[in-house]
Amino acid sequence: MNSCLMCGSRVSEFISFGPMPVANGFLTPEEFAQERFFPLNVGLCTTCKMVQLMERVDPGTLFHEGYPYFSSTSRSMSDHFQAFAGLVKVEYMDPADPFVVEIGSNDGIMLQHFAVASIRHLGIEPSTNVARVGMAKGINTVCEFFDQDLARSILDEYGPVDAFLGANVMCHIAELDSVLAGIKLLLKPEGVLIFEDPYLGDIVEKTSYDQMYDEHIFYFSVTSLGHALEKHSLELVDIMPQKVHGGSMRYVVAHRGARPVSPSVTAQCAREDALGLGLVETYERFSRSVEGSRKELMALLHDLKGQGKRVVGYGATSKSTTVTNFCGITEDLVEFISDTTPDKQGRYTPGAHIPVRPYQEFLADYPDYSLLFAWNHAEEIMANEQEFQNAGGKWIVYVPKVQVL
Ligand code: DWN
Ligand code: SAH
Repeated sequence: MNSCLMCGSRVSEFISFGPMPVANGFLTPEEFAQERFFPLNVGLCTTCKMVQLMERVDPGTLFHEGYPYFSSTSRSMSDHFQAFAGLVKVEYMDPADPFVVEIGSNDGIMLQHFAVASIRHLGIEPSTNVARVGMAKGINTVCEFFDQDLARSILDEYGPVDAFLGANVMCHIAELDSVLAGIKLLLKPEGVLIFEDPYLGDIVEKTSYDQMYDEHIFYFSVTSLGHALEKHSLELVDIMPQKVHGGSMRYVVAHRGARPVSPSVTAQCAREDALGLGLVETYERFSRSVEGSRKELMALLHDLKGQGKRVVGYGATSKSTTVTNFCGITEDLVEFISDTTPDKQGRYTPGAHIPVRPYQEFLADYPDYSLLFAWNHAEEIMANEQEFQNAGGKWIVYVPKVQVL
């Protein structure tokens, strides 16, 4: 029996993607033989409603000196974090002695806005290669995994925090209890934790099953997070839906009773009840939609191959590892995947071993179709690729449904 990471009750598995490689484990042919696979199964805790991975990969295998995701590769994400930082500066900093901490600060996409304003800040980023990019921008960074022990030493060295930030990182940490205990310790009496992650409601509604991979341990709802925070005398005081990463939720958390609770929190819990986010049947339906999506995508790719069309992937995302391995997409269907990240180029995708090539190769010889693995950046990418479209190029997307655009 699997016990819930948050409340210890039974977790009911609703989907199994089969054996999966490390989602960001881009590799060379010499490494193919040693590639390791892990079961990727997801379940719902019917008690506290937390959706979570059934088995997990050790964090050191995922986040290390060769982590290939650099946050600042997307223009729209840079704009998003500039606005996020702006809001925090205006609404949540104590002007007398401001101090902001961010976990998963990556290449400094958010904290750079505090650093340039000479606001006291600290990034916590265990992947040293991406952390170094942030440090070169003048961001004070600790290269460690955040937990309760690190919180104690931060408190001793720097004092308490006005705003503790996290984007796409809280859902990555199995020891969420230790993280929340550490944040509880660090926050000033009026301090806030503000974080955002892909939202479970969007994942279910859009069948975006590719958000499920080794790094994403939790798939939060407002309801399940509310339960997780209660144990630590923390409280959700506001929520703000975000368009990024296919639909995210930003959560504002404070010490219990310290700030008024926005009516949007209870309203969203009621919406989640109406959507059935706490019910096993909802996920059984989701699982059937995922199977349908796989069949449609594979039928389309085989059809295009039969017609002799060239298909190239766009964006070697972490999410694409789930899609290619679950669906069985290999180089015979998708010639290569174009990506702007130098650390991914020249390597092969995890498990499916599709070559990752520099973006210039996409530009130099447009394919007939481009399979948009970075569908969460569709607006930005499609605006940039007018020429591809003018040349007759077509997009294949699979979220929220398989479509040619
Ligand atoms: O949660 C996570 C999010 C924030 O980032 C992490 N666990 C890992 C990562 O997930 P992802 O790899 O699915 O993220 P993206 O942002 O969808 O990845 C986009 C990929 O596409 C990058 O490799 C960069 C590339 N790209 C490109 O080649 N051309 C992106 C854009 C916008 C482009 O124009
Ligand atoms: N915040 C960035 C990066 C998200 S990727 C963005 O939204 O684009 C997740 C990041 O969290 C990685 O850089 C990873 O190294 C970091 N991370 C993973 N576990 C962590 C932990 N326990 N403490 C701090 N950072 C962590």
